[in-house]
Amino acid sequence: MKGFIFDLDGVIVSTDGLHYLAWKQMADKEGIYFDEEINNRLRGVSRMASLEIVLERASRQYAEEEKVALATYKNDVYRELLKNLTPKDILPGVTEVLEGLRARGYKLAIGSSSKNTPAILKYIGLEGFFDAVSDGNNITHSKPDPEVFIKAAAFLDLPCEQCYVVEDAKAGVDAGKAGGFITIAVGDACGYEKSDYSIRHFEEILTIAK
Ligand code: B16
Ligand code: MG
Repeated sequence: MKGFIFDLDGVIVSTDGLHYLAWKQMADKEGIYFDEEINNRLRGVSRMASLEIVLERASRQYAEEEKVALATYKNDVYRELLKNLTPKDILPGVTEVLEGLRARGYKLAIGSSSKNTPAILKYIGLEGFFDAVSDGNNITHSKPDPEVFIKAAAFLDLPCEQCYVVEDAKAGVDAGKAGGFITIAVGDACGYEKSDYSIRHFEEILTIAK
């Protein structure tokens, strides 16, 4: 194995609380019911697909232009909230694992559905750290489609079978398996039976990678 591809939200940094606040603000504005359980279904899902899930509770149909306006509204709120992120928001064990893997010669990449990946990496001080970044800006199919990870492996110049994918979303684990990667499930996806490994503590990655 030569590479590691990390999902961003829920793996490197937890932005789901910020996604929640932004979707909630949009839903309240429209008088649509929204709660944390619905927010959990948005993990790893693209912005427009997330909007469709939020609109399941709407009392009327929305035209395509209205949907774009709602997604833009949510993203503007979300981007304002992202400005509060700092390197202290990097999740426990992540820095040690990234440094440990790099010392062992692994190539490291990000594989995220988020179009806000460059801004998030900048705020948490990891801009320029990864050998490759594949994100919502370079894909046409969202997870569980493997495109984002296949592109990450290509950016690293490695075959998919030689890369691990680390994910917190079941849709992300499905994407990893569909692409032929070895998957490691963390956080919300921990215990997901389709994953090759499940870990409770991020540092366990250093045991798996040897
Ligand atoms: P954006 P990940 C995903 O990031 C989030 O988990 C998901 O909730 C979000 O809708 C998606 O990015 C798109 O984000 O609106 O910023 O483009 O987990 O794939 O790193
Ligand atoms: Mg995630």
